[in-house]
Amino acid sequence: MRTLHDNALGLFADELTHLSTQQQYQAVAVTIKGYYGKQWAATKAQADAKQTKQVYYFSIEFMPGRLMASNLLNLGIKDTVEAGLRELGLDPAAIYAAEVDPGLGNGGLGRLASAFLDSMASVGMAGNGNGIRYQYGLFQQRFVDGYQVELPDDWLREPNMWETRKENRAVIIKYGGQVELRPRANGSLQAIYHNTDDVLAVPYDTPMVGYRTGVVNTMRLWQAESVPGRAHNLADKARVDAITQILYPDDSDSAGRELRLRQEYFFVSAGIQSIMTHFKRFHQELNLLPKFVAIHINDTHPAMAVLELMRILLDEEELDWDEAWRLTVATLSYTNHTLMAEALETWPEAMFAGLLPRLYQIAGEIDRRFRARYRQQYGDLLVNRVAPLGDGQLRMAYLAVIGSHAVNGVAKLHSELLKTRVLKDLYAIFPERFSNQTNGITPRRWVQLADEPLAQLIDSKIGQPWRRDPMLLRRLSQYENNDEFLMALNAAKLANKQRLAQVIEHQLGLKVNPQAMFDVQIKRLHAYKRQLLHVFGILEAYLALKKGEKRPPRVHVFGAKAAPSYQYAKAVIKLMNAVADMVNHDPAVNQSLQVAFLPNYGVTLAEQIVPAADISEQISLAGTEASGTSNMKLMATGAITLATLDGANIEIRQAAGERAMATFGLTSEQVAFAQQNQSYRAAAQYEADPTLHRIVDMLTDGSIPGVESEGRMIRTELLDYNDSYFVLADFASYVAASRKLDQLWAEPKAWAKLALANIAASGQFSADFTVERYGRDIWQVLPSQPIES
Ligand code: 26Y
Repeated sequence: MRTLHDNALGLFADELTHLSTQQQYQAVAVTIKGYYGKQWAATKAQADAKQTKQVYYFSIEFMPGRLMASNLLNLGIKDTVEAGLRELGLDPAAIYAAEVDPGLGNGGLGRLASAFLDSMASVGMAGNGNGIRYQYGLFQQRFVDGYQVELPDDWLREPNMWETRKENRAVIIKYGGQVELRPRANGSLQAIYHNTDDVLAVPYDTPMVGYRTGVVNTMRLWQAESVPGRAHNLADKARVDAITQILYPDDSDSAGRELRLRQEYFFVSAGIQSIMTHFKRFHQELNLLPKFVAIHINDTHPAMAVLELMRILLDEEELDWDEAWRLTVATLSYTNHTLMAEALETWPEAMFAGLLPRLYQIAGEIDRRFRARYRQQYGDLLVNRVAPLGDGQLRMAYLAVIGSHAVNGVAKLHSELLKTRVLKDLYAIFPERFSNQTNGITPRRWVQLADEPLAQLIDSKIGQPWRRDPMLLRRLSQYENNDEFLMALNAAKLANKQRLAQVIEHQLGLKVNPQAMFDVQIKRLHAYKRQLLHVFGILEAYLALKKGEKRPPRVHVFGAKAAPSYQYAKAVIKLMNAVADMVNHDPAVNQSLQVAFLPNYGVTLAEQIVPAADISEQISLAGTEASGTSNMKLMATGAITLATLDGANIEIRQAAGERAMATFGLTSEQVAFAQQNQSYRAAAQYEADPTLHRIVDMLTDGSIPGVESEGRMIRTELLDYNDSYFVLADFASYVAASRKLDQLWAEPKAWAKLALANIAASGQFSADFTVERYGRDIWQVLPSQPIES
């Protein structure tokens, strides 16, 4: 720990023990950088020397979570360093907690991107992240009087210890202006730009340390700055800074704003420019591009990569159209993350043409050629429906499919529904491009780091090899009838619940019973995810307890942020808090029923909640949730899933066994049928079921204090707008499935046996396997051997 002392002195001119915890954290971080610095350089040097194919994962969101403990774990020095810190009288947990959690994303898609970077490094793939260094991440959520209040997330207030500014790799991004096309001697056209608005993109690189591979990959995030030396007044500077100032806090609903368009072009153009510069250092022949480079488009936000790569190949590399197009399609691939048509991004042609005139010309030419090529065979109607330009819009999902050689969904059901619904017409034209790549999670963060009691129990039975190969968790099945093991599993869970109970008490001032069943729903607040159904379940239990029924004690734990402009979601948040208040303060029920809605859900809070869950609520309307990933994290730590047959829930059930999951609700076919035939009548459900009737009435009759207008809004959605997400239709079967879990809870060993079935089956959902499948099916890259350093 000599270097740690030196770093403390060097950074703060003081002894380690005199520093604040934040300063100690910084000194430890600098020390850790010393460990991986060499490996980071060696990874780059080896990739250049061997000319390994590079994957570039373009994503407008990344949610890496805190990195200190994870870097230590992956470097294989966590235990040693922690022991050293303790010897010095320092508390490792407190030091880890001094790190800010970069919330550079909204939810599932951003977290998936970060899991992929961790996994690529951990299987030895050359994978790079490309995104935006937002100055403010996703808002910090507070509750005031039960309402969501959003505060700015000033995450860079303390220095970010992991990033390295690479000023020498900055590139220029051009917006607006006019394009002049001048014929060249060889007949091709030269694009000359006039009056563009230029912005400097400066990269900040963060290491992505592989799990004991010696591989350290890079996440590159770009920051917008004024171009040095060009006269700028303050207003200009503010306009430039705005580009990377804030993360759009919307998920799923298309945010059609010009600033967002600027952001998308910003990181796409910067990324592609820097890829081309690197590629050309080693290759003169552009036709080798797809052999050495794969660029992945994470949802439609980076889809203009199709246009930008074409622009560079045509205008700067002077390739002819056909060659440029062939290389573009061969280099790019695209993942879709949504089934909701309204969530597919489109840009008004006029806005796009004004901001990106050259890209708009290229889009027009792609559109023209697409129509000419496929009109005969598929007919005008079909081609009109899916050409890049239509209804005065540039349709990014269609552009992404047309400009990529591979397109995938994120769970089996989702990928099927893409082919049969959302992207049906393009599937007809390009069937060979479509595949499924079921999502994954990193068990290192969610089990090894977040759930030490479980990880140690597993070690004690099957040794440590599962930490590298989670498929080995299957070996735990041999203990399914071993009482001692099952009780130990319950004890590990209890320890996690005690820890979460402390968090809840600290945050909410609520003492919860750690012996109760912890029933968890953690995800963005969205109508389709149906937190409302969960609330109705709580009200059902409340009414039953009020009537004197006995129920095993349950603590309902929520984490959920609503997009600031999403009024319905905010109404549900208010309702959740009001129900929590009512239930928690009612002595007639609060021995058996408690509700803890923790504010500011994010990666760090998830690390506290996930290991403490007994029940994992995955209750979206079937056919709406593309995959889900909290379902995977929660199963991996032994929660039993209460679920609809949606997204990856179906694959989880298949892996863990039907008995190990409580399923309910309409199937996606039944939902589609009811929607097509307009046969669903929410009001009829309300009239037919007295309990449901009572619960819906509680929204507006004053039974739940403080929700007058919110209750009315929700009731209107349910009864006047016919309950778009079939909450009333699924209510009875939801309650029945939940009651079955009550029965199971009465037999701790039977419960533990099903928890074990989930843990033992969770290995297949490691993102390590997911990225290996992408590598094989889409990117044509193989995981490599460990780096020699
Ligand atoms: C257009 C813009 C406003 C927008 C911004 C963020 C659109 C979508 C998003 C984020 C979407 C997202 O997080 N989707 C989730 O992706 C996860 C990873 O694949 C899935 O598990 C999850 O089902 C899906 O909702």
